[in-house]
Amino acid sequence: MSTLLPSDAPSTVPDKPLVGVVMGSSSDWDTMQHAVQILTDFGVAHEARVVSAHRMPDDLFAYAEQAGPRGLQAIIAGAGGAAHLPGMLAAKTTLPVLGVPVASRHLQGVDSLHSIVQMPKGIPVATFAIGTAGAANAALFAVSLLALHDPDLATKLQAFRAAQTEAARAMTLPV
Ligand code: RP5
Repeated sequence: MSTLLPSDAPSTVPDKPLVGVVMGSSSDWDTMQHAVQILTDFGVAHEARVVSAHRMPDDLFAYAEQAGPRGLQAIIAGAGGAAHLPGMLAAKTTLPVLGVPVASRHLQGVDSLHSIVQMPKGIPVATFAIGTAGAANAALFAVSLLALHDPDLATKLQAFRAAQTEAARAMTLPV
């Protein structure tokens, strides 16, 4: 997988994570790896792990409670089906939680989307598109948040957008 970053983008990621990427199951990785790839490409320190809301509820609470003190600036949370992971994380931390609905087997992720987006008033979860586009965009949104206080990251984001624009302008059609 490649993104449209300039070739001099850093290839290493510093140790202390700024963004946590969590998911309800290893089966979500095919989707959530697209978030991790964006963060890697931008050189944003991150971590990725399984934190299941219904199979690891105590771990979920501990992760959310420790996220801020550990220095995380945002949490990207992906889950499918009755996708309560992002909402429960948001209930236990005031960090921004970016929710990614993972496509489910029977309802193709519409269930995941509704579960994540329909948070009651008072506990927000920023909700992205179902699937890989949502995962990538959640990571790009996290980059935008961090770029508010990181001029180098802001410059990379502008270069990413410019490269994307040039790629679109260079598109050709078969007619
Ligand atoms: C959710 O259940 C996970 O986020 C995953 O999308 C879904 C299915 O999990 P597995 O049965 O594949 O472990 O908790």
